[in-house]
Amino acid sequence: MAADRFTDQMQAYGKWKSTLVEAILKYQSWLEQNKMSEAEMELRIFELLDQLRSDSLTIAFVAEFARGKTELINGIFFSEYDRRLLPSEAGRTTMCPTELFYDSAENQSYIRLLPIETRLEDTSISEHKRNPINWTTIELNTSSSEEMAEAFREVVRKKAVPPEVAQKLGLFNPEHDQGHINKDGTVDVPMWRHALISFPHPLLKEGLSILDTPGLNAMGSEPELTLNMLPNAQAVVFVLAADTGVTKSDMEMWTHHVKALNADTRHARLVVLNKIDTLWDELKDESSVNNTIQAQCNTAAKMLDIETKSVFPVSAQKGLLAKIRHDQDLLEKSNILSLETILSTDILPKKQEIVRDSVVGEIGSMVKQSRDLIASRLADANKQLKELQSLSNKNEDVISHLLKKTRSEQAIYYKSVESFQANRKLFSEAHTGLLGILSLNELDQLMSKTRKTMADTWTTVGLKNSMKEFFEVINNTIKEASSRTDKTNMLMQGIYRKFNAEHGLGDTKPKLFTMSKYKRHMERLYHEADAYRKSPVTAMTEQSFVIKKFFISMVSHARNTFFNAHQEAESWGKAAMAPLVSRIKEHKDQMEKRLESLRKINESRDTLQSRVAELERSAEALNVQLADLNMLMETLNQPLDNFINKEQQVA
Ligand SMILES: Nc1nc2c(ncn2[C@@H]2O[C@H](COP(=O)(O)OP(=O)(O)OP(=O)(O)O)[C@@H](O)[C@H]2O)c(=O)[nH]1
Ligand SMILES: [Mg+2]
Repeated sequence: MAADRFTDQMQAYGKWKSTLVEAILKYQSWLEQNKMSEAEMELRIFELLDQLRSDSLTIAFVAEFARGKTELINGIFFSEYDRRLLPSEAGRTTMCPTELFYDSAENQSYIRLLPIETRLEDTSISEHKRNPINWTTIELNTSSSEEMAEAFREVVRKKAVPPEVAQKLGLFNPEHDQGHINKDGTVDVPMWRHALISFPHPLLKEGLSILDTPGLNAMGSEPELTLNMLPNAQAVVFVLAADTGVTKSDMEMWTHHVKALNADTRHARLVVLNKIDTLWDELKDESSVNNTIQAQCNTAAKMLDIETKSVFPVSAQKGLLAKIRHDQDLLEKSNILSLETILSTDILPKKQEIVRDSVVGEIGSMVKQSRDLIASRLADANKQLKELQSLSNKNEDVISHLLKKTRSEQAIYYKSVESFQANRKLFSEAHTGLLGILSLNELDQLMSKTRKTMADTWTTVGLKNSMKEFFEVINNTIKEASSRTDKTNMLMQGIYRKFNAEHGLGDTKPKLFTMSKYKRHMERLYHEADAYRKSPVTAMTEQSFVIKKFFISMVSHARNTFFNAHQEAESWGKAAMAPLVSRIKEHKDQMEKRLESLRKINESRDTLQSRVAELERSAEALNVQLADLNMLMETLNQPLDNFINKEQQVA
């Protein structure tokens, strides 16, 4: 049934990943057995395994309050609890960003809550995540859905504090929020700043992670949400409601936090028009109801400046109800299944592509390198075999002539290696230059200067200026790094071309380095800063520490980006010449072996037979190794569909 498709796809994805892990482990032991393992390679394999095991697919739900984000999550993912699992009510419900996932490192299901007071410190949520001590932990009893739903109510708790305290927390502005003061003079603030919920739901166990967020104000006031969590999600679902239409605050949320996310084609952005059941009217015929729904989708699409077909009309509430009651007609009418189909046919394949590109791409090229090496050993063994077989009835002169010829070949080879070494040095100089530009030394100085200026500035204009200066320097650095990258890449390609012309490389291509990912990241940061500066929330809280916090965390994000770029450039440069170096070593060994056996044969003809037998044995072993690697390659390249088909055959 279509309702299970997302679950099926998620399971298939999980299986695909475990097959990859198995294949990588096999390769690891193959390397060890054949004594081809090197420290750097081992480390990389270890990292890739880790990346695969901790891989998750994050879907974030973003919207103004009461649009039905939480209800949608209940309806799509958690209907089998036969109740509304996460609290969803009229008015503001979800009070803090809530992540639902499965933490395999812990035996116990839990809710971890970060107290709102931590907003006063400079520590970011991701830093807090590394340290469970600051969180309040509630154990979850997953055997009872009533108890679970009850425990989840803790996440939406509020507390009353004096307005000054709320203001300090950046959650109250005396100029604009007077209307929010309770009768007793207090102000309600969320009890928690962030919630982490881990339990062994089948989808979560497969690596799905769901991010539920509260309405507009919380989005603006928790910079990490917009700077880090949303851009890192594979899909962001933006929810509108049919009963309210597209309001001003919906538009603000869309423009400032969601619209820009589509810049990256690897990420999906879905727009949902929820609560279509409010347009159902039993006095109207079905087609006129459908027309009304369609008209709302058209209006929404126009306002958001997207295609009409990208707006999904659904009823989360009726979808959840239909699933609980097993009411097929209502389920159909709620249209929630078509949303699930999009999640499985669009988002999951995109995610798989990312993992395929990074993990499979890298392991694949390692396996390919090993395979090329084995293939060249095999070709060499066969060549020698032929040579020796043809010598069996030749006289000594022929052998000593061959010996001489091989020696002079060796000398020519050594000469060409010298020129390779000189080029390698040039490459290494260019690489060092690139690393210098990406180095954090200068950037750190700039950053501490920017931070300081920002901390001392109390006006938006002042902040704007230091932000502008900061981004100017960053942009220049990125430009310079890009042009150095181009040069270094060209140098490397030249070296590979020359090597290929002189010694043959098969289809081994150099891996190029690119700054584009980091460039894009910086552009997005800039866009976020810009949007944030222009947002009315910022204007309201101009004097507050919130805006500062935002910019300061933006600076540390920029630093992180440079740090990552530097790291990637560094390991890229280190590995860039490795295939050529190992070819040279291999070739050198082979030549020496060949000379050695010719020398022995020259001394005694008896050696010839035993050498031929030895070569035959080694060619046989190489053939087996080659077959192993080919099989591994096939496993690595299996499409996701294979796993889905198998599943259905079993079912
Ligand atoms: N009629 C109708 N009501 C819905 C639908 N989806 C959600 N609701 C109701 O709308 C109200 C708000 O839903 P929530 O899921 O809490 O909305 P939210 O977007 O999570 O809101 P916050 O957590 O406050 O940000 C609740 O009373 C839901 O029952 C729907 O499809 N149709
Ligand atoms: Mg909610």
